[in-house]
Amino acid sequence: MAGAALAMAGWVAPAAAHVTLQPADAAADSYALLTFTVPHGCEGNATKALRVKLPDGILSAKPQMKPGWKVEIKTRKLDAPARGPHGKSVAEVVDEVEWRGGPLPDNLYDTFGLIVRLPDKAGQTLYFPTVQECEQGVGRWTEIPATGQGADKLHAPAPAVRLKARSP
Ligand SMILES: [Cu+2]
Repeated sequence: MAGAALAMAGWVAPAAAHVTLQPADAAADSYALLTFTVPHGCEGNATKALRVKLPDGILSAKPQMKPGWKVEIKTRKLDAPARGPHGKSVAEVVDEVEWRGGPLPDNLYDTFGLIVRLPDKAGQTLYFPTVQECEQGVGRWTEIPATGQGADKLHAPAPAVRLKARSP
């Protein structure tokens, strides 16, 4: 019954239940709420940190505040200022976001949100290499498929979002 209810609600179990990103696709050149789902720990060990590397082209990013987790935001300077949302000039962008705390036991799941401004690159897929630190062990969801290769062929695929054309 629960499976059917989830299916009806349009929730599809992430392939192999690794750290994944929803939605799978989002409109280019727009704001989006990206949700990273952590469905398990490392070989049964609880998760104590999640570190997400942001791809090029994201000119603004805001991570979710999560009770019990400390958020650290690392930035990097752009080689040349870019024209950001509302025509603002952007010289520094978020490079990496880390949530540390919990811990999140292996028998529970949790989600970590990130509001971003997606670049005007319809048709491209953006990858967010993610490191899951556990009380023992680490999960490196950082593999990016080669051109023409399916992400389902990878052992530890990086969470990704496909950019689609913005509807007029
Ligand atoms: Cu998994």
